[in-house]
Amino acid sequence: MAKEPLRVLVTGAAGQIGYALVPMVARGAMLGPDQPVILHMLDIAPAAEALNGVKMELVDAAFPLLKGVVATTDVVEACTGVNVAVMVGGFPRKEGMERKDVMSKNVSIYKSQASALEKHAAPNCKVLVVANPANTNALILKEFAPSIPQKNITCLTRLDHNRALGQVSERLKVQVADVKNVIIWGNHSSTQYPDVNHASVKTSSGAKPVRELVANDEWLKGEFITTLQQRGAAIIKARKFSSALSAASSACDHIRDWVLGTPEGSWVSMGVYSDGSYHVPAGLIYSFPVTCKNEEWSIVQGLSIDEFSRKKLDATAQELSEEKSLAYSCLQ
Ligand code: NAX
Repeated sequence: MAKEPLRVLVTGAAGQIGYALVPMVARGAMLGPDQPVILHMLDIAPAAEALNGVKMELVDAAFPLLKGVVATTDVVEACTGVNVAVMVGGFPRKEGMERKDVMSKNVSIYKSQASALEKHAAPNCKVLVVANPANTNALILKEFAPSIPQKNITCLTRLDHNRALGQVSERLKVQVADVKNVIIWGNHSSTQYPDVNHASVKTSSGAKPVRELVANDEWLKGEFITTLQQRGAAIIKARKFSSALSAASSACDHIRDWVLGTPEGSWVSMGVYSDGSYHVPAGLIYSFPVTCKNEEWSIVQGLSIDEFSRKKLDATAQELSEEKSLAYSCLQ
């Protein structure tokens, strides 16, 4: 029997990532090739005409899995009955703006969208925040949607995770699908810590540690990390726009693995509510290695953390604590 359609909200749907993301959702890249979907697209009034254009294109593309499209500037209509919410809309940092001003705008957006989701989304709605500052926007959303289980509110660091897989595969000239178990720790920002200490590559003679195959700690502790931390800026420099297709594709990966599960023996990186694992302060949305089963993520436990890594995990936690304080100061 055909499955009932699931409702997927994409906020900021008239923007760049939105434009790349909605056709992927409509093709089944997020929830699977046999899962019909109804897309809910939200944007703000100045983007209403562009949003309507995206809706027209979705109709024109005649996606068999797409059972309906709601395109609206009304947050209540957008949130009503949604099973998955991908929060891409936000206030971008403009030249000359103070961090606090950008934070303040996003805090007020995420506070009001949290209330709308809490009141109108389907029970057990899964939330993925993409818009920056992604971890802290997700934290604000969690605070103002107390009846949504905290395990249902996450942020995107899968793009950074996928970028790390890509860099290892380029360096070793191996297939990206054969690389697994990199980790992104912490904030989706330039303090994130991409860690390959537990990563491996599938070879004809079994799995081999990435560290052993690369055999160049200087590169792994230096250029590899900075390349990933600065990758977003490098894309902006090259394209004059920020990452869009890779962000959209990674958002699909994030939800797909969360809902359908991670393969046995593999983990992925997700920004999730910290429970104090790995001595990361509880109460931050922090990127950890997770496995997913039965639509729930669990932080991978028991990985060894060397001294170099410890410092990096702490530095990105420190930045997140500061962001949290700044966000709370905007609420007063
Ligand atoms: P765009 O500026 O192209 O699109 C943003 C859209 O959001 C616009 O259409 C805007 O009208 C809409 N919007 C603004 N306020 C809104 C509100 N209150 N409700 C609904 N919609 C609203 O940006 P784009 O390149 O699509 O990037 C979107 C966000 O993703 C940015 O915050 C960006 O920094 C962030 N990113 C996060 C990444 C991650 O890995 N977590 C990577 C890519 C990207 O940088």
